[in-house]
Amino acid sequence: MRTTRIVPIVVLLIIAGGCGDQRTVSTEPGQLSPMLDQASPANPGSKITFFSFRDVGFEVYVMNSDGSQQTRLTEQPGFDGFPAWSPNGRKIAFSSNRDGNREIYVMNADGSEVTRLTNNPAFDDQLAWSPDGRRIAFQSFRDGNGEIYVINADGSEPTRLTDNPAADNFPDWSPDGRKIAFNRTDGSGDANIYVMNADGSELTQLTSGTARDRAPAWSPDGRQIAFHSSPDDDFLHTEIYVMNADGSARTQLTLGPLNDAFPTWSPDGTKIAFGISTDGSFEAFDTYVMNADGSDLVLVATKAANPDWGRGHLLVP
Ligand SMILES: [Ca+2]
Ligand SMILES: [Ca+2]
Ligand SMILES: [Ca+2]
Ligand SMILES: [Ca+2]
Repeated sequence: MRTTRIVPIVVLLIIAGGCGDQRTVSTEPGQLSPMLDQASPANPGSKITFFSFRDVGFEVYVMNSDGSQQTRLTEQPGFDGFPAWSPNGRKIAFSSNRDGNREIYVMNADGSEVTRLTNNPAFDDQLAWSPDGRRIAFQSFRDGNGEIYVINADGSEPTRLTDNPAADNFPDWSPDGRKIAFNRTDGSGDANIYVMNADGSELTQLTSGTARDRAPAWSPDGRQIAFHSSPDDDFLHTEIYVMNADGSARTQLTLGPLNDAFPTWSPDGTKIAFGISTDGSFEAFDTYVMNADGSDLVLVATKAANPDWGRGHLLVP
């Protein structure tokens, strides 16, 4: 069905809503070093990367997790978005159409040394690093509908992990590296969270029902998966949920008429950052942070979509 191909893109554009300007940015003492390359215990590297239309087009940015020191990393006319930290915090992968169609790229965390990893006329997007930093999972339409692929971090050995007429997208690797969660959208527009082994075997459906469950994000301890869903089957109203990694104990964390989407966990698992879009476009997403139980919601950055919270400080450089 035609909608199979269209839905994942449409969903990205449709997530809508509105939010009051309750900016309560907290500024903590001891700002982080801008030398992101030096990920180490001494440099917490608690950074969030995101993309925004605020300046010259869709570009990739980085900021401290409190919203301070927002810095643009890309600058070119085309789309640059969906950034994701490498596990050690030294690189950021992202997608861009700078070479004519959407491809996966990687750059240093300061924006230097941009390298293209894919080269295919199809739409390649929505990426996630393996915890060992050796591979990147992403969504590609190169076989006609959304599938999850994986490449080595240098772009070699593209391998298809899913093969289904539905649209598979938004992969996220489990912290132990053994599994990949993603969402599958069928021809009716329904979406559910699935998990499979990192080689594509042993596919398991974690959610069901008419609510459209998307964008899974594993907690750092691997026990839970956050995601966004439309509880009333309405694209224009999504909320943040969390469930156990086996699909049990589904819990709604946010409540309201707005569009809360694309969660990412803090490195210590105590907080979740996500976006709220005010008019249905990625241009309108603001990034908020809340406690992992849904309490203490704080706006940290306006015009900041699809946050990804780096975990590089957890690793020895
Ligand atoms: Ca751009
Ligand atoms: Ca491509
Ligand atoms: Ca598919
Ligand atoms: Ca569903």
